[in-house]
Amino acid sequence: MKPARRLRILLAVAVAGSLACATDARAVTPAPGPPNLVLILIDDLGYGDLGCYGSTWHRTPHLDRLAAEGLRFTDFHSNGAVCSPTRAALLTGQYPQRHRIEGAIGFNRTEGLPLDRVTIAETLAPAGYRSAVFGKWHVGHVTRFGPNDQGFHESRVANNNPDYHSHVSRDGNLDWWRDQRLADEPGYLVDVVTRAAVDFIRRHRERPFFLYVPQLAVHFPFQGPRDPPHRTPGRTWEGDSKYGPLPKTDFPRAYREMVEGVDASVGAILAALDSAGLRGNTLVFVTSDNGAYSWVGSNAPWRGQKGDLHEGGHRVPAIARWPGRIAPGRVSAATALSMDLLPTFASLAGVAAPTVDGTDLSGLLLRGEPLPARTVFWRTGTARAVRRGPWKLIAEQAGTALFDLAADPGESADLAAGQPSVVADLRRALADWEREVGPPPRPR
Ligand SMILES: [Ca+2]
Repeated sequence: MKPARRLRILLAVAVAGSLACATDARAVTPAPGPPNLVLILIDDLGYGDLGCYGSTWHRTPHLDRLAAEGLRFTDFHSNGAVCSPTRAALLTGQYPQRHRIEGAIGFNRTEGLPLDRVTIAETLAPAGYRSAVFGKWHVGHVTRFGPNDQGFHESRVANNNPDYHSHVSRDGNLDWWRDQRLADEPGYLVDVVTRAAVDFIRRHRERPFFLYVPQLAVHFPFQGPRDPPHRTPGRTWEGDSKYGPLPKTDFPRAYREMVEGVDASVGAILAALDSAGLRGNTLVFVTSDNGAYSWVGSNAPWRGQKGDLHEGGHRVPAIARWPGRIAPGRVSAATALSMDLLPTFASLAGVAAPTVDGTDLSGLLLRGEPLPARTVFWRTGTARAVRRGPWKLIAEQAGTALFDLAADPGESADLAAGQPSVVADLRRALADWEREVGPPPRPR
């Protein structure tokens, strides 16, 4: 293409982009002061589970609209391939390995995110933020590692993934807690969470807030809103029954109802922001804590599933919307992770972040600035992964594999044998990182 023609096209694109921004900015007048921050974390939602990420099976109009009104990431990653490590990273901005949280925390009361770690809620407090969490906590039992002791002013949470109707956990105990005290309340848990979030928004029109909504869905047990309760208190519900009361042939239908239930919840939260007049001064960020089980959800087009270090285990949907500040309809291929949210939120709120491993995404979100190049890491059990640009190294007991995600997004061709210097560089980076964060916890 001739330079003059390319320049004309670039100018046309720039003008169109600025007009789109101007139109959006006129439609919404951001209120002064720091923005409200709404973080919706969907549990076990796969990359290919939403309409705006290619699903033709699930109907997700509210999340699709959120993406159309904001920025959608295509290379966003959970820090863990299962629940707890991602949540620890998201809350602290640090690799979960620094907190010794690398697997899903079980039903004991001894493991958890130490209370001396600085969370998003604690980071935002000096700017006058009120913080609440409604949903699934899962970084330690609330009686010992609870949200109210980590800076949240209000909480209604489960420790783990109880029955959506009876609220009985796999260990046979009721698992719904308000401000760290057992306090069951009736309802399908997706709706219980939504009601609490909407009520919180209505009560906080006048001051900035951080609303963390870690939805329990779409994690098992697979139960739609009209499916029966399953568990009763007093016995354990491990084994096959952990997936719920339905025959396996019903899982896709129930899973679809759960995805669509979470989408409706997002719609209700957006509507509550609109009716409270907070649309223009609120960043809404939606993501997932790990990939889907591919036998019920979709990680398409990536290889692998929840628990894996292949992309399907940790490349997840991520959408950011802030009308008037984030230009609508953008798609970003920048590599970003759960641990980036704390420094991003701190920057937007105008407060100092604690020491973090994450990167502030605010320049990318608000002005389209590129992120600095970086090397990032995952570790779960004996498996490790390193990512630098297009290169991805997976080191497991079975051996080491190298993939070029730009040429081979499906991680099908191991290039390790032909790229010894890349392998050596990434192995060295991994060894340095492991020296810094410490060795993996001993298996229990
Ligand atoms: Ca999860």
